Amino acid sequence: MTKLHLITALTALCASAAQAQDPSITTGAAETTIPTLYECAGGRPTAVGEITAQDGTLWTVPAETQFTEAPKAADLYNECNDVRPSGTAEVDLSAIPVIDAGGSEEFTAYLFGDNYFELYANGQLLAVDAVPFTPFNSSVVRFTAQRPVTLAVKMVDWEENLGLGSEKGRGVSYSPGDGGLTMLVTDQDGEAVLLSDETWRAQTFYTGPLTEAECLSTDGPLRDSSACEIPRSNDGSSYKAAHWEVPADWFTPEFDDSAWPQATTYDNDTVGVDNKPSFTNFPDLFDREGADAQFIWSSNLVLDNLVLLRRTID
Ligand SMILES: [Ca+2]
Ligand SMILES: [Ca+2]
Ligand SMILES: [Ca+2]
Ligand SMILES: [Ca+2]
Repeated sequence: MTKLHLITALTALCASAAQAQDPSITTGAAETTIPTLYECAGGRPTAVGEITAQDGTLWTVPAETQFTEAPKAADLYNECNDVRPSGTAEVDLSAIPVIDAGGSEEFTAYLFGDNYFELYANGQLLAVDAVPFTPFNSSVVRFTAQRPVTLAVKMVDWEENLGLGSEKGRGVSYSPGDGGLTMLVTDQDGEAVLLSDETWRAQTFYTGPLTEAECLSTDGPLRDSSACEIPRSNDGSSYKAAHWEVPADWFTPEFDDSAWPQATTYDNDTVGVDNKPSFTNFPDLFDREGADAQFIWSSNLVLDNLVLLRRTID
């Protein structure tokens, strides 16, 4: 290969690598494909849609999920199923089935997600959130696995205005909602072995609503929307959104997440959980003394709506 050929090849390689991080931009609302994914009295309408980007890519919003077919996580607290314990003492853990994810060490994961999670251990989908949008619920997943255990969580901040990352709220029709995940994993003795904190990796794959796409800074794996305004109005129909393709093997132990940013932590007040008994009834799990799981997300709690999170229990 000549020097010129080498430079040409390297330039093409760099361009494709950079392009791989370029967002795919959509404008306006998505078409509804599933009008009612889930229904619960008092919950927001829960739908799924599709939208084609300027580059021709077809995106599912708020995200592709396995809600319909996957096993649902057991309820810690779920109004939709009338499961409303006042505290952990009222939860019968022995009645919750243990999922075999290989190995014999037993773990219990407690999750409160805003709004929807899919939980993997060592590449196996264990369970999905029983309530995709609202009301806010919390879940418990018991499983066996062999260390190291790579946990991977798909988080979706669900939306009412499909493709526009927003919902009715704060007196307007297009109010961007926020996300967040608090998770504690204990061993068979109830001791904390892992909790949600800044040691996790977090990457966004859907960011919006945006008034313009130019505010996004996408340097390598960084997908930084901190310069973007957070629009709130009664007409968000022309807002834009940014999408990135989810790697097919993102949930496997082999996937290399070393380039993903570290998770950002948020406190309870920022996420706003003080009126949510599915969280506040369990301070010994979600705000445990000495093992206080934090809310984690990507760098933008409001605009990032599909966030993948990973962490390994050594
Ligand atoms: Ca939920
Ligand atoms: Ca959001
Ligand atoms: Ca939300
Ligand atoms: Ca906490």
